[in-house]
Amino acid sequence: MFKQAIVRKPCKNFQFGISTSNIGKPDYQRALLQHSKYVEALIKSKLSVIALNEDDRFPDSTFVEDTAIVDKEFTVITNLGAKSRQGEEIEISDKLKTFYDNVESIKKPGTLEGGDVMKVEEHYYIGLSNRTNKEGANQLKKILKNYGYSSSTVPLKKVLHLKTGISYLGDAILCVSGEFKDHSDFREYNLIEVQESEAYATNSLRINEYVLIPQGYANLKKQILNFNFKVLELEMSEFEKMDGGLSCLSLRF
Ligand code: CIR
Repeated sequence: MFKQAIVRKPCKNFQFGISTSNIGKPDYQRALLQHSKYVEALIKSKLSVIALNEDDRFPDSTFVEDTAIVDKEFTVITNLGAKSRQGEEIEISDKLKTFYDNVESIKKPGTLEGGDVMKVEEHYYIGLSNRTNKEGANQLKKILKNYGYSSSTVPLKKVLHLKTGISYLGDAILCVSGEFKDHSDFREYNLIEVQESEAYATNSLRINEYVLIPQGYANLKKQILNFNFKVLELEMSEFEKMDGGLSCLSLRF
């Protein structure tokens, strides 16, 4: 059961963040509205939400998931792989210190972003990406081992982050698209295969009794409903333009 979430409103410079999507410039007002609906969904999922002030120095700072790994007994502050994002973690770290006694961190030359880290029950999968290097992954593996968790690395081929292409819904169910549809590491799970035209929705998000999914992905919605999950649909168009999905917008613990 998750109890808390940390979010950060998109800042005025949101449109200047990193993007490879080629689907246009985000509308700031619409992004703010979508963000506030996202916060409402977190509250409906029984989370108490801490909203940090927007930070104009960091266009991508609304994607707080990348700045930390949060578990029950510890948190790990990351060293972001994207240069323009380095420093986003400082304020998050200050906030997390008020919740955690055990605050670890990834250190140079290691880089790691939270979007590359997926926990499945007691095991962590760590994507090796353009943002997360081997050194960063090894540092995280050591930390996880100290807290009793196993972990393994997953080299990524195309996706930005591991959780762009795979997400864990609980109950041994994974949503998978693209390179993860037929991946030896994940064959033993129940797989919900997301069709290519709906790949963005792979980053759906289980929070307590709900699964949050982006609006407009009818096929995936049907498949998730077939597993008897309660679904909350959210408009995510402005975040999609900046390569961000549902999980990226919060830290949940
Ligand atoms: C970036 O490229 O860093 C942001 N524009 C998007 C980050 C998305 N975060 C995530 O997948 N965890």
